[in-house]
Amino acid sequence: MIKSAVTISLVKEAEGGPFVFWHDLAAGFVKAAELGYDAVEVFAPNADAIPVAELKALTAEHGLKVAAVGTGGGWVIHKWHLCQPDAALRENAKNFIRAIIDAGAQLDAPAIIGSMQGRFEGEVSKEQALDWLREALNELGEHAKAAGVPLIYEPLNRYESNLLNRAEDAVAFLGTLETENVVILADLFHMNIEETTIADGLRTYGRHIGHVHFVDSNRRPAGCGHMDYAPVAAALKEIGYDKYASAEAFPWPDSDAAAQATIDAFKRHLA
Ligand code: LER
Ligand code: MN
Repeated sequence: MIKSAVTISLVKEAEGGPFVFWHDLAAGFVKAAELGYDAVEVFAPNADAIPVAELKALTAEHGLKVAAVGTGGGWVIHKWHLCQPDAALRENAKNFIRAIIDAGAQLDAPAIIGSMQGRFEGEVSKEQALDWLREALNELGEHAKAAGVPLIYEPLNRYESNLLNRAEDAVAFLGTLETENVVILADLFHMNIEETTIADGLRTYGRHIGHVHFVDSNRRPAGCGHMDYAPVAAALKEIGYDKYASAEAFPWPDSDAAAQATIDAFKRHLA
């Protein structure tokens, strides 16, 4: 059975971004529980800002899980990523992600590498960037394995990364990794831009999918754009997907309405 989750961002610098709840974990948990979500996904500025004890208390109090933790703060705040030409900056990016993997693992929550993958540009060739990404995912994937969680890699659309935009390319790349602990985040917004059909992209990912960002074509909550969810739901069912569908959407028209719209769409299409 697919489980529902909703995002809570604690990152001031990410304001305006696609997260449903903002800046208040306790309030986000109350709303998520009220609406019947299974979990929350937490986006924090860094590992130290993931309050593990408080999150354990909140999950116990509300009967919710932490579905995943984001690592994009390293990019949004520090402009670090895994394919920068400067080795010291790549190392900063890896250390930043490693610490978030460790914090998340204490909550059984895998970390997501999205914007921290970076891009190739200037003196860095695509081949070089993919080599660095491979090296980082191998290392961080094994680190996550030792901590007891998978590592989630998120292909992004062409406007956010020029590395791996499509399912076909991402699956081929996964096949070149040594670690088997890296799973894919299928973000329906990115897939809507890049795939011929989202459903076929999901089938191409198949068993590799470990997390879904459940959102509409325009980054508004599911049901507030032009995405056709019937074939998406059918493909997820066909591949036996049983992990989280997490609302990574603009708080449109406001946080509460976005959370309500997403859980309604979740019940209609995925529950
Ligand atoms: C941003 O577009 C996004 O999808 C995030 O999950 C990546 O960090
Ligand atoms: Mn996403």
